[in-house]
Amino acid sequence: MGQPTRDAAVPLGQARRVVIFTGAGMSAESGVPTFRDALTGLWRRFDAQALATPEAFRDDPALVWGWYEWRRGAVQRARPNAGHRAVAAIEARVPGSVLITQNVDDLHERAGSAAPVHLHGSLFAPRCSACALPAPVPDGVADGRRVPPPRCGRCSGPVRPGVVWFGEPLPREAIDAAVEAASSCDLLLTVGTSGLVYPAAEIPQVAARAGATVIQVNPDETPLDRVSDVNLRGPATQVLPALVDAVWGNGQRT
Ligand code: BV8
Ligand code: ZN
Repeated sequence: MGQPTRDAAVPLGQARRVVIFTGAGMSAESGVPTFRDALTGLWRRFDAQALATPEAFRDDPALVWGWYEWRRGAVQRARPNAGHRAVAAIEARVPGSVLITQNVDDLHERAGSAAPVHLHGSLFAPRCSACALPAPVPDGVADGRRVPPPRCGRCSGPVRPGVVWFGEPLPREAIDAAVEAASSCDLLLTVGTSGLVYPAAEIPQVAARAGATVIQVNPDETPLDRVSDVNLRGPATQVLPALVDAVWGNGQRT
């Protein structure tokens, strides 16, 4: 076990209230492209940040709905990875832990995390763009083309993805729960996020300002390096299981 893992294992083993904060890098090794990855297929000439907006949906609902349906299909074909399972293992061993994710996939849930706080919504919670009535998740998945959005059963408005677009406020209860958890934790573990998107990127800084130990897991440097006490440079599927093993053993040891 390397020194950084030891430097992270000691505070994690002592922490009573742990926040785990994850970004798209958490799902990268499950084959789910991150926002940094260039878009492919029909959307290759678009920038994700331009498509993930209310304006893009208003201007071309079929293009945007088709993109989210294609992403939902990719997530349904993907499987949780060892990093997701290590996060669930930490939650199981630290009763006072809270998982906060920026991801809109359901891989944390499928790995056993009971109630992640989804700061940016979910691919599995579509709703009417006009009256906000929840809409059913379509069965079958799109194959990468334009798909006209379904119509609301109540007002026949176009159904939209249940995600937070750029320029939209985060769900009040999600951001309040995240700030509350980060303000009162002993340790925050940030995994697989570039720390570029606000206000989500504030969460590790809230924990650092409150005196918590901040541990970062990311193969690359990010703006969160400067608020992290320990930087574990590597992919989540290797670093997180090694960290769990360093603190609690991997179950093989008595
Ligand atoms: C709001 C859902 C106001 C949609 C997402 C100028 C300056 C500062 C801020 C702004 C600005 N101009 C505009 C803003 C605000 C804007 C913002 O922050 N823009 C940024 C780009 C500058 N924010 C907003 O608009 C937010 N809303 O501010 O509203 C408001 C208030 C009241 C009333 C009205 C309005 C809303 C932001 C939410 C956007 N929605 N997702 C969808 O998914 O389609 S954000 C989306 O991008 C993700 O959720 C994630 O949060 C973010 C970043 O995506 P990625 O880069 O892919 O992922 P990540 O950052 O996690 O990076 C991948 C990382 O993983 C990398 O570091 C990589 O090294 C690492 N990695 C790779 N492989 C691995 C790995 N790590 C571990 N293991 C590996 N194997
Ligand atoms: Zn409606």
